[in-house]
Amino acid sequence: MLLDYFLIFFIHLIGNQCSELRDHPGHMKPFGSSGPFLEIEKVTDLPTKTFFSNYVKTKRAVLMQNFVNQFPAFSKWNDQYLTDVSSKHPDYKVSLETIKKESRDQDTINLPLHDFLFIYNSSELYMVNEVPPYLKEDVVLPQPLQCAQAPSVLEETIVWFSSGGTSSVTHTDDYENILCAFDGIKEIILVDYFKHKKAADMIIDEHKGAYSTMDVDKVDYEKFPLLKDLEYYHFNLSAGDCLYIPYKWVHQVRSYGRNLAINFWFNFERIFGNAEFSDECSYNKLDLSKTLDTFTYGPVQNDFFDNFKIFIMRQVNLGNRKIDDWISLILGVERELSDEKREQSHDMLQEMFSLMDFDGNGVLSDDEVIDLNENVNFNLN
Ligand SMILES: *[C@@H]1O[C@H](CO)[C@@H](O)[C@H](O)[C@H]1NC(C)=O
Ligand SMILES: *[C@@H]1O[C@H](CO)[C@@H](O)[C@H](O)[C@H]1NC(C)=O
Ligand SMILES: [Ca+2]
Repeated sequence: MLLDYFLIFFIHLIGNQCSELRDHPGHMKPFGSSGPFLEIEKVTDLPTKTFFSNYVKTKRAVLMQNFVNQFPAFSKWNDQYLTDVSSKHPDYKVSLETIKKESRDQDTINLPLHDFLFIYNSSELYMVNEVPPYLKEDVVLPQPLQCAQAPSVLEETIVWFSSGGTSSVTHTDDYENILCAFDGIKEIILVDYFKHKKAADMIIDEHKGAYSTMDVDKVDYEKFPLLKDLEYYHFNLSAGDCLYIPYKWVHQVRSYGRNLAINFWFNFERIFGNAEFSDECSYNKLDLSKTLDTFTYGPVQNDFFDNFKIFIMRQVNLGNRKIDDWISLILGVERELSDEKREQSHDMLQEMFSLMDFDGNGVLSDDEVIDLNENVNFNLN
């Protein structure tokens, strides 16, 4: 009797939840379109030290207005100029996505940039490629990445170029990201991962590629019930502006009009423990001579364990200071590992934790993390 009562009560609850989800104003609408919305913070000047201490360390997104309109790329990169320079480098091919609504299964093709330019207005082609070497002199390092050791964090600089009408999947990045618009509009939907961890982890259901299988034009609240808990930043990034997207923040991007953007992926862990910037970095201004061709950068060609160390450093930065936190985190990436690697990674976790937990009290203090480079041979550079 009592059991019946509970069953009915339970079924009632579930039934209610389903119809509530079906009635949600966002159900079967584009991702994020129904809100609730939050206001994105905006700045017009962002020296290196302020950027790292106020935004990167605290994982806060920020819109940087008019940060790239002085770059040569901003004024020079029309189709004529790009055709002229790329014609001199016919052997360098760029990678092109073949459909504008992103599918991670789609084919990509490679063509010289001048061939792409000839057809991009009348095709689905979407260039997603590192800044070609012959164009690096037109691209400056963004102001927040210019001072002292900051440039050494840079991993990759990618050009996103289409005639507009693209839409990405809902996803997270493996790195910190500064996304800058040079032509056209990028419409951004952004969710604070750290505020909505549970919902975000459910929505990003393809762990390997860190993206969601949801249809971004028609999101199904019954399939992803925790969508109802999300809050969104929804705004347009205009030509000249940059956006800092913290590592792990969930985002979805659409584009309008001839669309040229460059994003700067960087890895804060590369300077972690060495991130005490001099005072000069509290007021550094944009230095237009710091173009991408004037220094070398690139993803660290690490072996498995170096990447693993970086992964762990990141977790520590995010406040996971106990061995149990580490174990539960590693469960997320373990799917991708072979049995052997999984076992090695557990041993490695334990060993690294013991090394870092200098006083052996089971918790990593700030001092232990900061002293890391001195206490143990754990230098990531
Ligand atoms: C962004 O710009 C596009 C194209 O002009 C427009 O359709 C859209 O409503 C804008 N979105 C926001 C959030 O302002
Ligand atoms: C493509 O269209 C844009 C306007 O959206 C125009 O500026 C550009 O010249 C066109 N390019 C070609 C090669 O037709
Ligand atoms: Ca300790």
